[in-house]
Amino acid sequence: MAEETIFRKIIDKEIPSETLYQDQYVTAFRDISPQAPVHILIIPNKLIPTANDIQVEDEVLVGKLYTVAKQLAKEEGIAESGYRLIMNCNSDGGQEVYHIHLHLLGGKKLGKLVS
Ligand code: DGP
Repeated sequence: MAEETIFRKIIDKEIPSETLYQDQYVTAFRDISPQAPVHILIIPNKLIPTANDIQVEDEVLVGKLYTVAKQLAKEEGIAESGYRLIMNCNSDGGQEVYHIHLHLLGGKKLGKLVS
């Protein structure tokens, strides 16, 4: 059984975050350590630890991460200038929190993807 992370406490509002969107499936909030002028995390309310754990029955839920992301990009005023959506997986991918999350990054010209 996968262990809950700090993101569960954010979903349940047990710890503060700047939540920008929440419904019964998805929560989005600003990253605590922004890597760009806009840095938002979009997560499923259901715990899925890594991209490796995404199941066929999660396809609609994972797709919703993207529709919420594009809506937030529009609200943040970066839809036309552009942005990046990233999901890190496991150690080499740089994943630190084991509850999948889509990073929405923008608000400046972003550098190369891999360093
Ligand atoms: P990743 O490396 O892909 O697992 O990204 C995890 C992100 O989560 C990282 O950019 C920092 C962010 N983060 C970690 N803990 C917290 C928290 O308590 N609050 C918020 N808002 N963001 C957090």
